[in-house]
Amino acid sequence: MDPRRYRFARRVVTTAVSVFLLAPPAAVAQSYQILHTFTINTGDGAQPFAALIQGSDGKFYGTTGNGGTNNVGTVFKMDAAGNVTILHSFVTTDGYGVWVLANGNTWTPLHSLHPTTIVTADLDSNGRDEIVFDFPGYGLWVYSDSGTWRMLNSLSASHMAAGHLDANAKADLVIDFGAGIGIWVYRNNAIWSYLNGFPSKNLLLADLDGTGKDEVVVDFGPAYGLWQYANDSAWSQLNAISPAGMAAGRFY
Ligand SMILES: [Ca+2]
Ligand SMILES: [Ca+2]
Repeated sequence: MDPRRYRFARRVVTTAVSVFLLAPPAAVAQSYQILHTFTINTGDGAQPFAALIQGSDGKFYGTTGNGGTNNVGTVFKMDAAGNVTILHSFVTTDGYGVWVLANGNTWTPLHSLHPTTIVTADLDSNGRDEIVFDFPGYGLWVYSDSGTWRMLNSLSASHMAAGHLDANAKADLVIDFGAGIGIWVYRNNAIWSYLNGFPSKNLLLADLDGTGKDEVVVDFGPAYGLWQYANDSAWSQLNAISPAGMAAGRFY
């Protein structure tokens, strides 16, 4: 056996035992104290879901998924009393942005912002897809096959899918804008229409019955289950259970 590996193993065991011995007896009552409540404003972070790391300076370091100057998250440090200092407010241009892998061999940068959702659809039915992006803070944008950008809507989507609701060759988008606004259809690259007021947990488009028109399959969550809007005409329940995830394809 490699002696270096042996020393490493022994150290791990020793550390594990130390942690065990230092753990308080189970019977001791535990109490908690709120050190800091994050508020979603420009001076603070929000949604600190990741675990904290204690630095060699004794301070605790962490990240938030939201809040900060640009409302796209922060890096912060916190002292033992719960005083939080924001070290960095993320900007949407942090990182690498959107890239296209063209024809399997060429990487090209497309945009420096970070979209939360991307779908492709041939909105103008010329045989080449458009790309629809949801850029948080900037709304929905279409990158056309001719290389131009246009804003589709100033709002962001909670869920979005593309397909063909009707017999028109131009693709349709189904977009859930969330509670209070509901699910909308952007039809044939031209017309917005309201589809449903209940917020979705997930949605997709698939031609379940082979009519050539996609069904809109919507997971409305545990209270309502899984529904379809079939052939651009009627709603019916597919299952009372809300699935953890879903996808469509041709298996049979
Ligand atoms: Ca196109
Ligand atoms: Ca159908």
